[in-house]
Amino acid sequence: MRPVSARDAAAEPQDLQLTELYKEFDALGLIPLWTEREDLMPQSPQPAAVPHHWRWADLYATAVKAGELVPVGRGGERRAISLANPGLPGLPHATPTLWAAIQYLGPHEVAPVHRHAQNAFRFVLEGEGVWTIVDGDAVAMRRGDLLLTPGWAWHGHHNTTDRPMAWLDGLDIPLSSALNTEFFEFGPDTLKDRSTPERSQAERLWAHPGLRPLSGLADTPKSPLAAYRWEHTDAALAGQLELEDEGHEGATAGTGHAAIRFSNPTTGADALPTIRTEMHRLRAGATVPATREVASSVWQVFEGDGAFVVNGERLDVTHGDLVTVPSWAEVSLEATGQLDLFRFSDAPVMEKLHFTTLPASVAERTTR
Ligand code: 1HN
Repeated sequence: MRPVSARDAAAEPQDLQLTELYKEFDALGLIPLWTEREDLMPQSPQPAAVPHHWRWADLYATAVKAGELVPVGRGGERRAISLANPGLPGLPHATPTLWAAIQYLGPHEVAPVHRHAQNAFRFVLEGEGVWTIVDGDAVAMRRGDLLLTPGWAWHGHHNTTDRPMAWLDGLDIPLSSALNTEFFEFGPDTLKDRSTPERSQAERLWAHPGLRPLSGLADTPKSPLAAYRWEHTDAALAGQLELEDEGHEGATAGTGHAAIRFSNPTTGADALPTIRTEMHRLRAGATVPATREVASSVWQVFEGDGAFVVNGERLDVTHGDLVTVPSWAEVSLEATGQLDLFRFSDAPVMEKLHFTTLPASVAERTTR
């Protein structure tokens, strides 16, 4: 046996033959495992992405300036400003798999029609008056709504009002880039359909709890429901807390924390195949104890004030603020007043790939 490890030898290749061997590896496009092993296979995830807090006040102010200086139209397609994780320099990525941005559409502006393989959603923090036309279906965007644009659906947006509107866009662009699954196509240069129905065709077919149209009995991997309205989300969260008040603690386990997942009504699975979307409501003073998971997440405060504690760092958040939580970061929540939080993550990808189950020995080592 050699007295030094292979890695030590690799770090200081003292003899000439070894130096020559390393040059040869390099010239042949080879890298020996013993110099890389600890980076390739750390004991637990070591994400480059970091926990980060973006304040809505800053995002909105820069979006307003972009609205004054940058036109929206064919080519650039969208006035969307990405949240660039400081741990992933030079990339417009919130996490290694997720893209998040604030999009701003001025009075009567139009974002042209296109489609892409990447899945997308919009979550509306405030405002109304924009319609997004998804595969020919005009979908109103209003406060608290989640709107879906599944991969390869045509979509364009138009603002019918004299006021600007801004919202959160989430996409699986970084995942799609890593897997080289990107496809993109321009639609017509002008958005012909300027209709403004209260309810989309998708909602008229699908937004009736527990009721499935007989024309829609085949399951589809992408949700046919284009809009999840705040009225329903709010009622679902309120219902869980009301039950808790009445002593039925099943839904919340008596924690003062109600939560729902937006789901595909044909399968019950996540609304988008690659992105989990959820809404959480914490009662004033409620806390969510520290957890960690391999999925990476982006949170947005919909209403209220509180704090995220991520890897021991306290982030005080308010209306509209966004927080990234990388893989395996320990996160706990505290609500000051009632706190409503929107969250999206790559959890469906992790589950489909079976990357979520930890070996028991690791679970023990990391449980506190
Ligand atoms: C996109 O199509 C939208 O349709 C938003 O609103 C953000 C970011 C990158 C590529 C395409 C949208 C996007 C995007």
